[in-house]
Amino acid sequence: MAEPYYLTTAIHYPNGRPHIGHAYETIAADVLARFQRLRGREVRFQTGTDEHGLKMAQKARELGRTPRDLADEMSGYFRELFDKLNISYDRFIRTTEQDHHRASQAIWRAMEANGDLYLDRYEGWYSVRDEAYYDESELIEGEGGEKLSPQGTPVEWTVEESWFFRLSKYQEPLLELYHDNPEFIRPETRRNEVLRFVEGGLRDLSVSRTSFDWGVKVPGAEDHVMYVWVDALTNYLTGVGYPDDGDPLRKFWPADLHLIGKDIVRFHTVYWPAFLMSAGMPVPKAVFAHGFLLNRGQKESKSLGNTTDPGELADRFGVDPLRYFLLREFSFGQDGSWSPEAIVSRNNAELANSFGNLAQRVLSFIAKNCGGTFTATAPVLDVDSALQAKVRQACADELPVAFEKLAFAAGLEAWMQAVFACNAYIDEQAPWALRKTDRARMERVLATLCECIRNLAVAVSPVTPRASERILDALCVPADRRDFAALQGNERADTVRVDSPAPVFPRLELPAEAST
Ligand code: ME8
Repeated sequence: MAEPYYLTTAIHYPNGRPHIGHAYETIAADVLARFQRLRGREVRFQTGTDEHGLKMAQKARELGRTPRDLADEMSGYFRELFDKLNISYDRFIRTTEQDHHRASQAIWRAMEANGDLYLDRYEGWYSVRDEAYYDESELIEGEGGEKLSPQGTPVEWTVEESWFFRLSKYQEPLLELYHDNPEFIRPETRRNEVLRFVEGGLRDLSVSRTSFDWGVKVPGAEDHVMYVWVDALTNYLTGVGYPDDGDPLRKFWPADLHLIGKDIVRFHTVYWPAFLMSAGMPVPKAVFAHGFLLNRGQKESKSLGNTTDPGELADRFGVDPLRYFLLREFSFGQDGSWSPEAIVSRNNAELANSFGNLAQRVLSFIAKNCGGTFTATAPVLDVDSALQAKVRQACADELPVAFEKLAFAAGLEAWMQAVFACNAYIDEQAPWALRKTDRARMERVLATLCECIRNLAVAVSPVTPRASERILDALCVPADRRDFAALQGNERADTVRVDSPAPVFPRLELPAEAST
């Protein structure tokens, strides 16, 4: 039986169109989902939109629309984008869906039954943009002397009747959780931040609002809606059928990984496990916080006029080159700065000139000079087995080990080194010269290369699924030889068959205006 693997992204606020940060996170999660499937795991992969809360209500009011209408339109753009980016989600959840309201009310009742919810008055500094209250001590000063949240967003002194969650009760259990599971929060810097925060003491958390009604109603107190983060975090349980104690919940909970950005670590590693402990549910196995993407070193914003539509980037550069760039260029967990020039140069150097060129040179040579098929009979030389061993080590060992740790750039670096080794081998062995002098040796060289290309295409397929599929189709690789299990061992395929190879990674050019 395949081992289950439940993976989620954050759910995105559909108060505007998706930006490159949304694409980055979801592509990384998709790579991981595809990777785990190729490792033989039974994967459930969820993404979606976080549609409640004051931020949505205010944006809709500003536009003279209902929040539902705004959510319907914007959520549609997220879904369209993820389909374009070839995101293999099993569920795209919307928090306005019926089963999500049911799950949120169920977790609320479970926390209440455990004595962890009580009614009180709340006063504090509230940031609508972050949907969070802050302590006076956490605030920073803006340029005009005004108070701002630690994220630099405006805060307002707010007083309201509110339900509270006894977060303070969970300080010790949380510290124990972090202590017993050092991998629960990654990377290490984020873990240290959370440890410091929780060690500093936890205050009870305001978890309902009466000032607006766009949210999940509090059961038994219908003039309150839940604080948006209570319902948002619960999406991870909704997706596996909670509160029904059936197959998906039993099989996939606790989640293996919540993949999120660095700005929402506290919600996922403090509030969420505390809610779950209170509701008597197991906590997720791991939370990984990736870094932020900057546009030529700057945060994208409407006022700077540097916002990017990730769908347009995909149209301009291709889906697979964009996916490859995002995982190859930046160390996952750290911030990164992107530019069109960097996408083009990464694509041209590594995908077009190195891997694409290798595959195209070898496959079209076989199509032209061997009628598309042959069986190699000449002996395997040491150079052949050395190359094959190097490629196999990169594809079946180094890349998977790195990807398991979410060290995508390091895994792709090992893969790239194997591509370089193949290109060096092809130059040295010069099969085009052997065509006239030693056809049997030429066939052995080509068979060795085809096996290497199969390994390389399979290993990179979580990142470049369409291109890999086209290469594997051209190599006539059967469906059951396209996963990591099929890269084990020392087998060789002596019989090679190639069918209509075509270049899969074109060289990209920068339009004149972008290169100046
Ligand atoms: O935070 N680079 O939604 P969101 C990389 N609804 N990642 C970025 C980014 C950037 N420039 N900007 C944002 C929310 N992100 C909540 C989550 S989960 C139960 C609720 C990441 O639309 C961000 O860190 O503001 C988050 O993981 C995701 O995009 C959605 O952000």
